[in-house]
Amino acid sequence: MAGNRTFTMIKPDAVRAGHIGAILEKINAAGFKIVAMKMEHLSPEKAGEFYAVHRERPFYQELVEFMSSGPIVAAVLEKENAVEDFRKLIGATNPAEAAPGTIRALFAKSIGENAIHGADSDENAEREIAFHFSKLEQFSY
Ligand code: IDP
Ligand code: MG
Repeated sequence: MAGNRTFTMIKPDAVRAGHIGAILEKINAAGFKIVAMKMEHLSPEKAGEFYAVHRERPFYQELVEFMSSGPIVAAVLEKENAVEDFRKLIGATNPAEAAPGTIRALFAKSIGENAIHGADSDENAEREIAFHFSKLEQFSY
């Protein structure tokens, strides 16, 4: 059975552009419940660890610099089929290829500065949630 939780971050470009509220509105309107949330400024070390899976990719250094360039908003979202449905809501990595109406189509600037992160599997969602939030910071209501 597909899990009912996913992990997201509103990235520094979207925070700087003042899109936190509009993005959270889209997330709620799509039926996701926010069960944990915080603003954080990731150090380059923490951003690098979060994206360690991409360590060998040519864009890794750029990605780490961007993700530590300003505050992000991290959140845990709850919904049936959360991971897959959230990836649909955010759209393709490259905003030029993102479906109309998706968060990246609406708010992303480029393939690197693409407004939002969404976990890509149940396993990664749980790992990413544990990376950012203690059990006490995750709510049930
Ligand atoms: P995803 O965020 O859609 O899952 P991934 O391939 O996992 O995409 O890449 C992680 C992040 O790395 C992207 O969201 C984007 O910020 C950045 N990224 C991916 N591909 C490129 C690229 O070709 N150039 C610059 N940055 C990239
Ligand atoms: Mg990914």
